[in-house]
Order: sequence, then C-alpha cells, then structure tokens
Amino acid sequence: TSTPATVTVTGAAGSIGYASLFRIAAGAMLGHDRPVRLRLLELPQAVAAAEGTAMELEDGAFPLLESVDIFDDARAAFDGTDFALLIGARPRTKGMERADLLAANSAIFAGQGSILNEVAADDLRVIVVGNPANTNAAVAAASAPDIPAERFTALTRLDHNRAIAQLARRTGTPVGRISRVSIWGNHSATQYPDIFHAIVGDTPGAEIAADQTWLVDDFIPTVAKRGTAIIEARGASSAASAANATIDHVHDWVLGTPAGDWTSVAMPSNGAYGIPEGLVCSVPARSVDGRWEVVEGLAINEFSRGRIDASVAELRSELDAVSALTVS
Ligand code: NAX
Repeated sequence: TSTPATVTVTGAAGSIGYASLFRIAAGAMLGHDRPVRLRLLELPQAVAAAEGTAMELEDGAFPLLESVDIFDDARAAFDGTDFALLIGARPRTKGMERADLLAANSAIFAGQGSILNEVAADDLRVIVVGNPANTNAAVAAASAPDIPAERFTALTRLDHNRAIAQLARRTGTPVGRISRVSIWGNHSATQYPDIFHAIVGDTPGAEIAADQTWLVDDFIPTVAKRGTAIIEARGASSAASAANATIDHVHDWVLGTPAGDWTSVAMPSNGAYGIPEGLVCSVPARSVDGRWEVVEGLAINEFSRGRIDASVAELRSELDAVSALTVS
C-alpha cells in the first residue's frame, strides 16, 4: 500500500539505530512503494547525536522519507505510531548485577508498553531489540492490556540468519537454498538453533545434524556465541547485522515469509510445543496476512526437546525475577 507508515525507533542515535534508519528510509523494511515518517526517540543526552543523524537522513534525499522528528519524550514519540522498534535499552555496565539489569530494563519496557497502550495506532506492531529482548517484550506486552499480545515480538532473526550463514559455510550451499531453520527459546547463550527440519540445498538438515560432534561442539555454540565473537574481533557489538535482521523481521511480518519457508520470531507463547503462555519465546513462524503464526506440528526429537526446555527454563526464571521485582 502507499499509505505512509509512522515508524518510531528508540535508541535511534545508537549503533543499531544508526545502521537501521537509512535502510528504512530507502524502503528496505516496508517496501519500495511505502512512504515512511520516522520518529527518533532518544535519552536527552543523545538528542544532539540524533539531530546529526536526522541531518544525514535529510541529505539522503530519500524519495520515500516524508519526515524525521526527534523526541526525548516517549508519549510524543509513540503518538499514533504504526511500528515501534524498541532498540534502546539500559546496557549492562561494570559492577552491575543481572538483577539490576533486569530491574532497569523492566522499568523502561513497562513504561513504554503502557504509553504504547495509550497512544499508538490500532495496527501497532512492536519489535524489541534491546536486551534482555524476550523478557523486555513480555514486560511491555503485559503493560499494554488493550493491545493484542501477539503484536509484541522480540528479535531472534539475527540468530536465525547466523544459523543459515553457518550452514552455508559448512556445506557450501548458497544461503538462498537454505530454508526451514528454527531458533528456539531465548536470545541468549541458551538459544537452540534447530536444523532437524531444515532443507539445505537438496539435503535434509537431519542428515547434516547426524554429525553430532559438529552439531554440539561447533554449530550450536558458534551460532549462540557469535555476538561475543564479533565483539572480540570488532571491538564493538553487532550493529549492521542486527539492524539488517530487525529490518528482515518487520519486512516479513508485513509483506510475508517466502512460500515453503519460515523464519524465527520471539513472540508470546500460545502454548504450542509445551511452551508456557506469558513467555516471549523464539519459535519457527510464518507470516500470514500480516500476522505471525507458529509453525505447529513439527516432530521434536529428544535432543531438541532438552535444548528447548533449557532455554524455556531460563526465560521462565527471567520473567519470575522481573515479576518479583515488580511485586516487591
Ligand atoms: P548503543 O549503546 O549503541 O545504543 C543504544 C541507544 O539507546 C543509546 O543511544 C541510548 O541513549 C539509547 N537509549 C537507552 N535507553 C533508552 C530509552 N529508555 N529510550 C530511548 N533511548 C534509549 O547500543 P546498540 O549497539 O545500538 O544496541 C542496542 C540494544 O540492542 C542493546 O540492548 C543490545 O544488547 C541489543 N542487541 C540485541 C540483539 C538481538 O538480537 N536481540 C543483537 C544486537 C544487540 O546486542
């Protein structure tokens, strides 16, 4: 459609924000025929940097870019918005305990969820990128009682893309011929990249997974720890690849997943695969008419079951820790 979309990006002056905005303005996220109105939300101390980014966006002379506005107030930034890309989060700093990080972020995402509930457009779609992304999305969804929970998702597409890249490298298959990879669980080291249902060129993924040593000692940890490897090599965390995955996620949500394939999305569980409701858990998903649907009915072997359960247990404990904070 050519109806302009309002897109609010939080943490817009950060690394992932910077790497996302120009491609959104160019039409990579919502299609090359859909005008975009960008809203950049930042903390007050980063507003000047966001203004500089807005100057560069202006200098891109993007035909689809109708406007760029900068905010340090969430209510104004989310007013009437169609898409909320929640990238900004409190980073873990030296000496900070995990509980402190969860507490700081649950306050941010509860606040943003309740403001979205009040002021966002009816067709709002949310993707949480800021970590701990799954739990932040669960907190935001719980704070937005009038918005269907399914509109709150978290990013595991980067993990999904990383898994495809590792399979391509291992087998020499072009990425375009690899389908049906699944990321299960949390966007963390416990995530489970599942290739048992994948199709790699003409080879069933289960055949490739039969090399258990490679699967357990190489493939799974390489995908799960890729973020750390990037920090070590680059001296900074993944930014362009995270932005790319964020754009892929929203693109497929709006415009559909390719026929015969699926992707991975962290979304509120409907109970499928025994994942408790209330958790925002990564699952294989297809986008049908603008809605994510879990790919149901996949046979889960014992190996996969154990890995999925371990990551689900971590999600449970994160959400329990956050709930304990909110109650006390
Ligand atoms: P940066 O530190 O470069 O940028 C974050 C920006 O967010 C900063 O400019 C900061 O001022 C802003 N911010 C903080 N709190 C805010 C708030 N309440 N409202 C608005 N803006 C706020 O981090 P960057 O490298 O861009 O990473 C952003 C987040 O993505 C981090 O939480 C990071 O851990 C997470 N990631 C998630 C990934 C995923 O796959 N789910 C992968 C990449 C990335 O690690």
